Amino acid sequence: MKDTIVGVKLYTFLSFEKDTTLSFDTWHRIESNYDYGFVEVSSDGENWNTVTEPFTGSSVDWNSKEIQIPASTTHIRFRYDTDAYTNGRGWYVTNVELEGQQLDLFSDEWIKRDY
Ligand SMILES: [Ca+2]
Repeated sequence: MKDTIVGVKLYTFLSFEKDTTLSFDTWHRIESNYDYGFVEVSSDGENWNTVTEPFTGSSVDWNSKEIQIPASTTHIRFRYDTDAYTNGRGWYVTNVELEGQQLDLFSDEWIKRDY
């Protein structure tokens, strides 16, 4: 199994009645095709689905992203998956908004496992 660090998680909202747009600014410089940033959603906090192509390699610049979040979603998280070897500067995410409403990100923990 791959060594993994599970990163920033965002547990923010209640259910909403229709698909909703998540927007955020992102920048990353991480090991290409070994380290990844994922945006994931859940409707129970246990089972997660990826809602965008994983981020890997270098973004070069900051980019703005918009992602459709399904109506049943109760949790969103940004998960950085890396290993014990080559690491870049990392993954940065800011200005996270849901339908234009700024969200407070909190990181409840960094979970380090499989070392
Ligand atoms: Ca790596």
